[in-house]
Amino acid sequence: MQSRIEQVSRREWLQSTAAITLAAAGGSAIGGCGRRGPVLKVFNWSDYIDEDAIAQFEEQTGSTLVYDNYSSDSELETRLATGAGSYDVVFPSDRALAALLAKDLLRPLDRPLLPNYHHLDQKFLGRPFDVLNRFSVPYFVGSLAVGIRTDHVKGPVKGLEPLFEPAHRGRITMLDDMENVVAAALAHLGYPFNSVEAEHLAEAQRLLTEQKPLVQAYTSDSYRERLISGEAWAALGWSGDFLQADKELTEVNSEARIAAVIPEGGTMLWMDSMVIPRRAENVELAHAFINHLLEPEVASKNAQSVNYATPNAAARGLLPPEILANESIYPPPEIIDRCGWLKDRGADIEKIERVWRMVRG
Ligand code: SPD
Repeated sequence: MQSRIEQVSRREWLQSTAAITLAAAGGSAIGGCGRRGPVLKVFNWSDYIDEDAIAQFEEQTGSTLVYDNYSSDSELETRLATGAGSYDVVFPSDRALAALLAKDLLRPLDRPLLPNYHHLDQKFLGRPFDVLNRFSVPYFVGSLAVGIRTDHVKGPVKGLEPLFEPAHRGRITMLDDMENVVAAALAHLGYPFNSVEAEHLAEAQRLLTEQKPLVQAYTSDSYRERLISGEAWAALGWSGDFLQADKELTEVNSEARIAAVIPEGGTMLWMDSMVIPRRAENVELAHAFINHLLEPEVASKNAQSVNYATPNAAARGLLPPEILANESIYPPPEIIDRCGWLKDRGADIEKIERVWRMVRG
């Protein structure tokens, strides 16, 4: 039997939620100069949402979104731990989510306020970092990939090799992300990417130290623009970002392309989730925003805009066949079988930190 909240239309529900929030705010418009209605503060990875989804939400709820970006899990963790920003909705990755929960920085979700939750595919629920999904709602799934400018990087690319190619000196960018970079080096050497074996890590350190003179920048966001401009030819980054960059590049240059290569030997998968920080000020509206992003039409458009895999089964059913057939977004089962998730290395994380310190200097 449906609960009352499931029987009301989404629009009615959003409007009532906004009205509740506005009333709670004293019935007056809050926020900065020129803003109207309740304010929702959202902190998300850069280039990670369809702007129409924001505009639609503001229009439907009469609210104003204050939307900030970050480019790494550690930036998000620091911001929430220090209390700077008091955000209402943030999007940690699996590893960061575990750390935020351990520090009690997140608020349990009120599931009845998320009537669209049932659209999620069961296989993305109950992940080890939040087994009952008491705190988190899956947003997107992606992989660590290599982005290449096909006009500069020649030959078939099967894995991470363009990132270690001396001929690409000064044209390579690596993520500014300790865990993923060390894991990528381990994988390139043929070791398990969660390994904390001293010998494996020593080799990974050697590889990354030798690579350093080839690296133009360690960056977790500007690699998109660097590839588009041609300043960089090969980058370690997040799969969908390369597809977005390719789309932008083809709009200005009909010859050049950027390909997102998912290493054939397997790569790290990750999942980013929507959560509400403990210190959120607008909890009702935060639920309304998460629920909006779970709406199949909205989630499907969002997935087409950012080029990551949606964990929303109903939204997936609305995707065009060419998106579903894109193996950089939905890798085939034989590649997925060789992929895995970064594990919590517990106290052994210090070993990874040491490698990173030695490499970055
Ligand atoms: N530009 C959006 C990228 C989102 C990447 N999330 C990756 C998390 C891996 N720890």
